[in-house]
Amino acid sequence: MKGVITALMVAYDKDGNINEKGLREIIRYNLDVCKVDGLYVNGSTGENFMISTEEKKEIFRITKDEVKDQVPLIAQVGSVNLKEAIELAKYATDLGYDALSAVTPFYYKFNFNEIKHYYNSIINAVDSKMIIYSIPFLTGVNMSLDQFAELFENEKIIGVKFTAGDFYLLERMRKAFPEKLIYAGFDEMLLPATVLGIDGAIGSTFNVNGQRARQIFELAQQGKIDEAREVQHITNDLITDILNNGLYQTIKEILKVKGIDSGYCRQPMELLSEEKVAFAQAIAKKYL
Ligand code: MN9
Repeated sequence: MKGVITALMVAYDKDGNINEKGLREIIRYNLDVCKVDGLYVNGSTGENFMISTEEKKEIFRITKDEVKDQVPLIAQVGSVNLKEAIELAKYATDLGYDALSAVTPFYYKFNFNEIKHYYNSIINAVDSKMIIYSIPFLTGVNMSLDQFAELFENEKIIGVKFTAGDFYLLERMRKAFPEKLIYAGFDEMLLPATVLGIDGAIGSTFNVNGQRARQIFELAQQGKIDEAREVQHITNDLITDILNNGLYQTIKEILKVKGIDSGYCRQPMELLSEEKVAFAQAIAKKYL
C-alpha cells in the first residue's frame, strides 16, 4: 500500500445522484492513464461529508467491483456519527477493502480520550487495519506527536494520512514511527514530504496528474532532487490554477476534457460559471 494513491473523485449528476458510469470511467482513467498505485475511497475529494450512508456504501461497492484486485483500496469511513463509521467499516471490510481510514472526529472539539475511543472502537470492530486521516485545516483537530504515539499503540492502527504542512511534526513522526505508514496529503508539498521519508501520498490532483506525482515521488526517492523540483514546479503551476478556479469542480472539468463523464459537485458546492469552465479547459490543454 505504498506509492501514489488517488483520493478518488465521484461523478454526481446535476441533481446530486451518483453517476455509476461516470464513476467507473474516473476509476478506469486513474488505473489505465494515471497508473496510480491505489485508491482512497470516500475521502474529502469524494465529497464524502455531503452524502448519505447508503450513497457511501454504493460508492464502496461500485469501486470494488470496477477495481477487483488490480490495486489496493482504502475505505475512508470516518464520521462524527460513530455508529455510522463502524457500520461502514464492517461494510467495506466485507467487500474486501485492504485497509480503512477515518478522519479525526470533528465539530464538537472532542478531547483526546474521545478521539482514542473513536479509533479503537472502529478498528476493533473489524478484521482490518486503520490509517488515521489527519487534516487539521478542515477539522480543527491538531494532534501532538505523543498523541499519535498513543493511538499507534494499537497495532491495527498502521499509519496516517498527513494532510498538513507541519514538516517539523512530519519529521518527528518519521523518526518516532519507522514501522508506520505515513502518507503525504498535500500534493503541492509532495517533494519535501518525500525527502522526509514518507511511504506514499494520497491526493485529489492525482485523478488527473498522477503521472507527474509518481515522477516527483520516485525522483526524490532516488535523490534526484533537481529533477524532482522541476516536476513539482510544473505540478504546482497546475495546482495553483486549479485551486484558484475551484478545486474539485476544476478537476472534474479537466476529466471531461479527457472524455470522462465526471459530472458535477454535490451541493452546497456550486457549479462553475461559464468563464471558469473555459479556464478549466484551458488548464487541461496547457498542462495535461
Ligand atoms: O486528499 C487532498 N485534500 C483535500 C488530499 O482535498 C482537502 C489534497 O490532495 C488537496 O486537494 C490538494 C490541493 O490542495 O493537495
